[in-house]
Amino acid sequence: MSKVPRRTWLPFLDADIPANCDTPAKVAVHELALGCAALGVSTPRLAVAPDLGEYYMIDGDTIAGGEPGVLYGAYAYMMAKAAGEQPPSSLQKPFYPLRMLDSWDNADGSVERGYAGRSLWFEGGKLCWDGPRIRQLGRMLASVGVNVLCVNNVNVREDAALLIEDEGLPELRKLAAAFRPFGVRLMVSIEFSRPIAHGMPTADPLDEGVQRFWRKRADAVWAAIPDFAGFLVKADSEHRPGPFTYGRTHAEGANMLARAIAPHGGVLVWRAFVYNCMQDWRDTSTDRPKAAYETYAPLDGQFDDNVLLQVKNGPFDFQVREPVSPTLYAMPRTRLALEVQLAQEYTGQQIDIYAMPPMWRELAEALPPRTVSAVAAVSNLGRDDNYTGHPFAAVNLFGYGRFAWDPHADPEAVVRRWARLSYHLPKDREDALVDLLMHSREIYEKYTAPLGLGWMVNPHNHYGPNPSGYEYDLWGTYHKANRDAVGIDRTAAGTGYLLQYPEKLRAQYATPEACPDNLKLFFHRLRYDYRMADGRTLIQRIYDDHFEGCAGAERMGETLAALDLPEPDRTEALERMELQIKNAREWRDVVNTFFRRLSGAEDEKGRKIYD
Ligand code: GCV
Repeated sequence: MSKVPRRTWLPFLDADIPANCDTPAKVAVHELALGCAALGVSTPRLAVAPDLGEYYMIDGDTIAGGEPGVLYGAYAYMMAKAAGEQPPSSLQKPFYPLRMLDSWDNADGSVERGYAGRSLWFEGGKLCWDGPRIRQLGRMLASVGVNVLCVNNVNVREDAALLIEDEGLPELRKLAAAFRPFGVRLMVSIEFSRPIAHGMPTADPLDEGVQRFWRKRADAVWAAIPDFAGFLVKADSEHRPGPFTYGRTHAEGANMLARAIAPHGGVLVWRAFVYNCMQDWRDTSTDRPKAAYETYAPLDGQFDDNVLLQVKNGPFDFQVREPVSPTLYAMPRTRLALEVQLAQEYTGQQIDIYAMPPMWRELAEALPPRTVSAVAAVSNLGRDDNYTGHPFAAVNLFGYGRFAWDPHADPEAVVRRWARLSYHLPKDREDALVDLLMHSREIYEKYTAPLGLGWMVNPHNHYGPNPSGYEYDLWGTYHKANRDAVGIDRTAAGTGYLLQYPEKLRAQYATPEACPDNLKLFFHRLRYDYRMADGRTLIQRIYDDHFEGCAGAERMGETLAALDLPEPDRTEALERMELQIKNAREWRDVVNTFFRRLSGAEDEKGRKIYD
């Protein structure tokens, strides 16, 4: 028998949703009856107006909207009441029509870069799941408006490829039915070379047999699941197959698939994560952050209308801090989706606390309005009781949904809303929790990778410090620290990466003086005796940041201990905090020792740095 699932930020919804609630409106009626009784507030009536789709409006005791709009409205009403705030009164519309969650779940039940246990819907090569847990997840996703779920890893392995084939479709159809009442449509990652597994001689996108193969597959998928959202593709990236094998462009590859699914209204999401992952570290003519722009900017205007080019937020790969990817500014005639990562691959692995809403706000401010038309987030979910490993990692799923609905929402208000719904702490403790979360990224950045220095992580698992771990490797991720200087010159005089930005943005990074401190070593190579604007030398700043970051983690530990969180969250969070502090001390000592050994520079404050 399944256990009662954890309720995360919806503790007032403490019963399962009956299986006969098979539409968003029926779920809304059930949820309002359950939640309003638990909260002791009046139950609004629903007015379903199909034309309104995802939109909703809360007017006194009526929630009007389409489907799933009324469900979104029901959750918005109850969450506002639970937080002691007023429900929104104007017509509510999502900013991004597609608000996607990309799971990197494998059919064997493992999760690539997963830090919250095994997959919630795969085991032993097949889809299989626990009904109440999936309904609770559906409820969580609908409560923040996520409307597409990609079921499997972009690195498609054998059994996952069967999802869209005759063997896999009946189970996929059942999973689609499980999520449908929550307004969540499914998507699947596909393997570009799949025709070859079916005995065809090629997967060339211009081959008519290949085109027929994909049309037939698409017909079968949409016959089984008429509201299926589309396919996601990682091609020619990290050894995945793709159109380059056949001398074709990524527009040709994407459009071939897009045309197969267009008659069904499907969207083809094509990832722009292409770079040379076999680089020789001696090769200075290649600079990895330039890769996506070089591949895709020349193709602007060549993608079909139902292609979404999905671009990671930065030009590298979800480091603690990166500038916004220049590809996002370079393709005005292409539908772009922004990809962020909730899974904390480089940001603490759901052991260290790292709340992302402030970071997404920075992104929203950096991107001109309507530059991107959809968002996707790599999921941080798994089979752990609390869904996200660290109970506080749930703030990132909650915050992502809010960001996708309204990218300009105040991140502190979002974090506070999550904290209040989840814990109902006395005001001073709620303030302390919100403050801890709001500063968590800054602290993590300081003890791991300040000043734009990425990639000093342990290779492969990406947790913990290893300053030279990726220095002589194949992945194009070098900082080139020597006894005098560190960082890469990416200006016109260096690798030229800076030139990929529109002219008016270049100025803000062009000189070390203009460049913000937090990206200085991303854009510039600087001597350790370089004077920062605050008068400190670069080397002193490196030492200070690591000491301050570690002290910040230790203070977070004290704050957390005093919060009096309810169990089991308290124990889970405190256990992880011990590991976080250990991690922060390791980062401080390893990175400071690394730079002191290289530079010979002493810490002006005489703190302990190892020989
Ligand atoms: C799914 C990085 C990660 C990989 C991931 C890849 C991607 O390289 O380490 O695990 O693969 O990004 O985004 O495709």
